[in-house]
Amino acid sequence: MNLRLNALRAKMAEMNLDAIYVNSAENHLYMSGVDNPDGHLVITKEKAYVFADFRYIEAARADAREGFEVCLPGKPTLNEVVRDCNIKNFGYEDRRMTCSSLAGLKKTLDGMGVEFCPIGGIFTEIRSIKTPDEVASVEAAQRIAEGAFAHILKVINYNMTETEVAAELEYYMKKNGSEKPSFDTIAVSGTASARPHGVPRPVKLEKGFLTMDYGAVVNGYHSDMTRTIVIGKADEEITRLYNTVLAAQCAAIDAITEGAKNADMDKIARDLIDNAGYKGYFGHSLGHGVGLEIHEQPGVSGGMGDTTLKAGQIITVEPGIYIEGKYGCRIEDMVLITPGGKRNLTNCPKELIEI
Ligand SMILES: [Mn+2]
Repeated sequence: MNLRLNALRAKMAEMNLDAIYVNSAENHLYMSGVDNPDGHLVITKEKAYVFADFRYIEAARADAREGFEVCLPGKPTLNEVVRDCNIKNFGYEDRRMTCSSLAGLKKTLDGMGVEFCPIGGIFTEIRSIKTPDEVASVEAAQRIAEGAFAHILKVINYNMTETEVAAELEYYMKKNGSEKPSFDTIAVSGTASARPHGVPRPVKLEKGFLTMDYGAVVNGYHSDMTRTIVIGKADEEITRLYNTVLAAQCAAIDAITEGAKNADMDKIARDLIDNAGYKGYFGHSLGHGVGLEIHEQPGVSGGMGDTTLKAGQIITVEPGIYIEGKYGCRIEDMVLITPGGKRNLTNCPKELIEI
């Protein structure tokens, strides 16, 4: 039995869909087990097809999950599948499909009486709840990222550039089993640390904060962590700012539990930062889900209404304070929501480190 197919077909029934056309790499991998950015799936009420061209067909045959039939494109043709499976309502990934791909699909099936329906957040909803093997992959990626942090603390010196710090982190992760970086590694120092998603520069590390935000990928699953250290000695203001971010992060993590409101988690961290005199300097949300993509459902922000945390979700907790022209600091852990509680998946020191 393929539980993912069952879950998807239950959603398809709710939306009255006869089939779904899957083109995004993440949903393709999630459903079929096949990592093929150029392939597509057709999942009907009864059948499920993996279409892979010559470059990927051998891997597809090896990796396809139970319930999937692996085919070369055209064998059968999409028209044959639509006719044989009597597909009248075809769902497509409106959030992940280009306009031209959709136009091409409509052209291919022109005259067959097929209606095309956007599926919206079907996959993101299913994927937000992780199975134990998915959690294990995220944790494996996180262990590699933690190794990279220990490594950078050993090799970092005043002559290194931000680019070199990023390269060192990524090289360590790749050498230790990461498929690729989770996203473009952030390593920003001095005034550039005030940019939450700053790009590493080919300049020597500047005094003050050095923020490193990065992650590894294992089995397609991403990790995400941020650590901010101090280049040189931390003065009183830097220490106070750092400890405020840390206190906000710890307070939010303490409050996280199954059934807690996402928006409340954001508020706990934000109030603490505001009340310490940094109102307006925490300009992004508290966190986000992590999985096959670096940013997934659920969001952890003030705009989440009455949405509550569910067991099986993995979220980041990453408050920060950023003062343009001066510096910024962020601390980020990943937390798994468990039945009645939570487990911090990040195992990495958070006390202020001076280099
Ligand atoms: Mn993050």
